[in-house]
This record gives sequence, C-alpha cells and structure tokens, in this order.
Amino acid sequence: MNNHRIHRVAKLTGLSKDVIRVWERRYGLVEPLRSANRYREYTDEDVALLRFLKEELDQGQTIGALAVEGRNSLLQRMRMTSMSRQQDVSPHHSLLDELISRLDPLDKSRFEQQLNAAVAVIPFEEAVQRILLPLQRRVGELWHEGRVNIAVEHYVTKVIQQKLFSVMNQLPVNEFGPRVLVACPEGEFHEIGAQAVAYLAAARGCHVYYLGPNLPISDLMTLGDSVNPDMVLLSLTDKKSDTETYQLLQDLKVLSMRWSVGVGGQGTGAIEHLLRGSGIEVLDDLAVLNNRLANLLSTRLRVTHS
Ligand code: B12
Repeated sequence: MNNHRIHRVAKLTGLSKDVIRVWERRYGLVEPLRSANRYREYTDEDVALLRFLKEELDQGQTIGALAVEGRNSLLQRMRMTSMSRQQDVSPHHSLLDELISRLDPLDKSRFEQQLNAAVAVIPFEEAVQRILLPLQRRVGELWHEGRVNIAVEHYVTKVIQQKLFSVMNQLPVNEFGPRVLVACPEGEFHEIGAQAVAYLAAARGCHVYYLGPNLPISDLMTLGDSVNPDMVLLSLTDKKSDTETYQLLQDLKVLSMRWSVGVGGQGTGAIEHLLRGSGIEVLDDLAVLNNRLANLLSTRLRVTHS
C-alpha cells in the first residue's frame, strides 16, 4: 500500500487540490493522515474513491448526494462497479511485458516501483483482474517453460500474495457477515485463485477464514464444526487421477451434507459433470462468485433483520 501527497492525488484523479481539500472539510469522505511534517497523506483506497467520485460527478451525480451516501457505501459501490466493468477488461499487456522484462536479470527496485505505481492508480479489484492475476499466470507459465528461475517465480508470487493480503487485512472484519471458509484441498498448491476468492469475499463483507493450499478435508471439517460457515469455497486447479477424483467427490459430498459448498478454478471443468445434482455449486469464475456472494449477503441480512 502506498501513501500519496495531494499534488500526486490531484494528478491521479483529475481533481484540483482545492476541490480535494474542500471535500475533505465539508464532507469528510476522505480523511487523509498527516505526515510528520503535516503533509496530507492519502492511501491507495482514498485515491481510488476520489477517482470514483469524479466519474460519478461526470455522469451527473452531485457531491452532496454522494456525501449523504457515506464512505462505506460508496466504497462498496465502487468495488461492485469495478467488478462489473471488469468483465470485459483485458490484462494490461504492455505493463506486464515491462514487468516481465525486469525479471531477467532481476531488477527488484524497478519491478516493485512499476508494479506499485500501476496498482495504486486503479481500483484494487481492477488491479487484481488486469495486473496481479495475469502477472501470476505469465510468470508461472515462464517457469513452466523453463524460462524463469523458480526463485524468481517464488519472489513474484510472494509480492502478489503480499499485495492481496495487505489490502485484505485493511478491510474491516465484518463479524456479522456470512462466514466463509476458503481453501485449496489436499494436494492443491496453486494458491492465488483461492486468495483472490478470499479477497473478493472479504471485500463484499463476508467474514472470511482463509486457510490456504493443501488442506486435508478432515481438518477443514474440524474447523468447520467450530466456525459453522455459511459457505465453504474450494479452489481446484490440478487434473486428478480417477482415484483422486473419486476421493475428492467423496470429500465434497461429506462437506456438503453440513454446509453449502462451492467449487471453482480450472480443475473443476474435469469433474463438473460428476457434480451435477449433488448440491455442490460449480462457480465458473469471479463474476459468478460475485453474484453468489451478493445472494449470501442478502440472505444473511434478511436473517439478521427477522
Ligand atoms: C502460477 C502457476 C504455478 C506456480 C504456482 C504459484 C502458487 N503458489 O500458486 C508454480 C510455478 C509454483 C507452479 C507449480 C506447479 N504447477 Co503450475 N501453473 C501455474 C499457472 C501458470 C497459473 C496458475 C495460476 O496461479 N493462475 C492465476 C489464477 C488466479 O488463475 P486461475 O487458477 O485460472 O484461477 C482463476 C479462476 O479459475 C478462478 N478460480 C480459481 N479458484 C477458484 C475458486 C472459486 C470458488 C471460484 C469461484 C473461482 C476460482 O478465479 C481465478 C481468477 O479468474 C498455470 C497455467 C495457467 N496458465 O493457468 C500452471 C498449472 C496450473 N500448473 C500445473 C502444474 C502441473 C504444476 C506443477 C505440478 C508442475 C510440476 N511438475 O512441478 C507444480 C505444482 C505446484 C506445487 N506443488 O507447488 C498445470 C496443472 C495441470 C493439471 N491439469 O493438473 C498447469 C495448468 C500448467 C500446465 N499447462 O500444465 N505453477
């Protein structure tokens, strides 16, 4: 996460410094911290929100009406809007090419500067879809082709994971939101899909337990018994042998007798037909997950209010 001074925020958002200061005084939608020498310091989220406000104004909204809506609701709407826009947002190819060119030989400073700067200026969910996940795919593919050292691949993977976690950790924990467990079952080590799912669920207001890769279902069940989740989301990447597939199906069935279970990831294609009629939901992608989460949240809201 970066902090930005007001002149940079003005540049990044297209708003004048005066307007940014007046909005702070009158509406409090963005309340920057102060550095030791009293300069205003804005977070990436502040910048993304100001850009969103500017877009809303360009479409005829008034700042008064937006202020009444309040920061949290605006942030929520910003994330939703960015998610629905992203359905046809393609990877940021030229940036990805440049980032990849910093990996051999590894130029850590330039790589991180460039990545941080690019991620800072667009809503984080857009950055996830256009930059972070495609970067993970590109660097993973390079390793698979033997064109990048595994140490470099691990370095890039860790940078991506840190970004997802640091933004996720800054989201308020919604104690009363639907409880969602996210993991990759035993033998599954490709983790970024699951992390993206965890981030998305937390950003939508779920109470997320992120359990990472290679988790035996029996241990997931034990934790589930104490958490009693509203949904268990599993990420499947690898193709499995017949025996492994059989075992996985058994495990999923046991899980689904207790809780709602959703599976996604590139490994689901091979077993989708076997899941038909089982009650286990196959969630094709993050847009489908987004709708499922909206549904989960509204059910939870109805339960809390009744
Ligand atoms: C990055 C990568 C790696 C990294 C993993 C880094 C990490 N810690 O996660 C490294 C280099 C370590 C790696 C290693 C291996 N990999 Co690899 N790897 C990839 C690669 C290039 C990208 C996968 C990825 O992370 N994509 C980014 C994520 C975000 O995208 P995604 O997985 O498609 O997920 C999206 C959706 O599917 C969805 N989604 C995912 N999960 C879920 C869950 C839910 C609930 C929902 C709703 C949605 C959802 O959301 C995501 C965003 O759109 C793929 C090839 C490819 N282009 O996909 C191969 C691939 C997955 N790897 C593969 C293999 C075989 C391996 C190895 C076994 C190779 C080996 N011989 O050692 C090892 C095993 C891993 C291990 N033991 O550590 C194979 C799997 C093939 C198969 N059919 O089983 C692939 C397909 C490559 C290939 N073409 O052969 N790999």
